[in-house]
Amino acid sequence: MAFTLPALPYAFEALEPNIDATTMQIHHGKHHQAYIDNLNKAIAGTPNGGKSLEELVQKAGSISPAVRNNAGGHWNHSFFWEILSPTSSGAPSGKLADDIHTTFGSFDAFKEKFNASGLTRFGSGWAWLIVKDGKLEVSSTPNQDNPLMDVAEVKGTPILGVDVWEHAYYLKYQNKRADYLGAFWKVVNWDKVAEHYSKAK
Ligand code: MN3
Repeated sequence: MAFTLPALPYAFEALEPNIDATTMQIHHGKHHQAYIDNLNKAIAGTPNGGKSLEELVQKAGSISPAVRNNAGGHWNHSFFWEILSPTSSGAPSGKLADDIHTTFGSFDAFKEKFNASGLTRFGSGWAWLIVKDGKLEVSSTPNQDNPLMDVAEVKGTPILGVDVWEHAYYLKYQNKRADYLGAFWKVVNWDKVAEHYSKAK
């Protein structure tokens, strides 16, 4: 069974002005689709053809560079669309908010650490909030790697992530990755992040 592109849970323009419609269209319809097409090509007719996306991601490092890049790309983007929302509450609440406060000192201190993780990722990659051994931690990965992968430097279960590839922000923000990260916080779906958190715990 070939992998297919999941529909966005909102309209392309829904995240304006924080993330523009053209970027969303190209990012979802071209970039994400390309990871899926290349993943399908890489596994067609091989023993990996019947495996789940999660299984491919977890073993990515031992399968092939094509599967690592494209299963990672498919997983990461599917995850990313879901943790964005046009009706963000702006901040976490409940247990997640409490644990962010306990772990990082404050919500602002957490955001600063997460932004730094995205800003210092040289070239292309992702910044993550993960659950590792039951605890919250900020990390980042290069390219389309993610913390579920066997090759990840810091392994854990992602509950929030941001794409810091230039294709995620260049049309609107050009080289200003920090401005894009600032806007990202206005469109985080904290209900979805809390759902990931309770499952990961
Ligand atoms: Mn991307």
